[in-house]
Amino acid sequence: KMCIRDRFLEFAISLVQECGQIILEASKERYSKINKIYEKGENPSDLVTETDKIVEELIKSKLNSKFPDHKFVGEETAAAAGKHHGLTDEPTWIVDPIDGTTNFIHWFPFVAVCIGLTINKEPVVGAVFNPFLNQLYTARKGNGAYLNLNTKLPLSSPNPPITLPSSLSQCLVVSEYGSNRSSTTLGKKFRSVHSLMSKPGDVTWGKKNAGLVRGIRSLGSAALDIIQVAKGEADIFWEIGCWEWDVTAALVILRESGGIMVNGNGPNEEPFNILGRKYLAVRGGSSCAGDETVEQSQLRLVREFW
Ligand code: LIP
Repeated sequence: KMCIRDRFLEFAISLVQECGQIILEASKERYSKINKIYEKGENPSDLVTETDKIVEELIKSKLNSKFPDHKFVGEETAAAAGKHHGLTDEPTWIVDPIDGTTNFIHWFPFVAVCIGLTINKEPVVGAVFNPFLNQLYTARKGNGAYLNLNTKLPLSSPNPPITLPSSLSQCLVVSEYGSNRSSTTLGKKFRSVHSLMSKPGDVTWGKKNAGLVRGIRSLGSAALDIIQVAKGEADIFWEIGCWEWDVTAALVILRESGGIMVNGNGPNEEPFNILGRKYLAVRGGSSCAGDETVEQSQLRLVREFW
């Protein structure tokens, strides 16, 4: 039996697919009018193209005619208004027309159109489409997460071939540099990255100068980073500074894959807040490392660490 949330997801899927085609077409016309590049506000590393705006307007108007009572939060709408909405309990579509705008400009093929829906402030539907790789990720709360509508997430062995990590030293982390290039912000991020890559002389962490984690990757799209964790191809995602439109759709997919997201805030945690701009996610799994599950130990170790 089809429930109303299936219809929401179905509509989100049709929108991300339609917009994916627009994004692909536009990417062929590099640097022409459709891809005129703007620097947002005072930050020249935060880019927006004509295509971001066209796609967001299209999604907004189609959602509005289909679901006139629903609210809308979009990256470019918020930027144009110079302010952000708080979330209400109303059904609210949270949209990033192009997550990975810099990638889109450079044809670095990690680009995603993201449509998420919250009801009672809870993310319940997510559709993320990467038109460059033709990969569609979808989930509805309680119904599992899928790649291209039929492959369940997380992917299972032999793809990816590795099993769940049992310690941080077996974890592949995805994180982003972000668009805030102030030396204070970057200083904090790089200190964390430095300590993750090198934890010298501490017997707890094994060999001297071994990395605390196995490696750190950065795809340039927070949504697709989170998807890597949902797929099981990365173990931990951490970013401070991205926004709710970068994470909402991917968060539904992550949770439906068994993954967990918390505030990426360090030891003094507040309850998870999707508007909090600090996100830490770990891959799901049931096996235990000692008394705790793998997720619990990942969360504990990473929280202690930041
Ligand atoms: C980008 C994020 C990326 C983050 C950048 C930027 P955009 O989103 O996905 O992870 O580090 O600061 O916010 O602007 O391409 O939609």
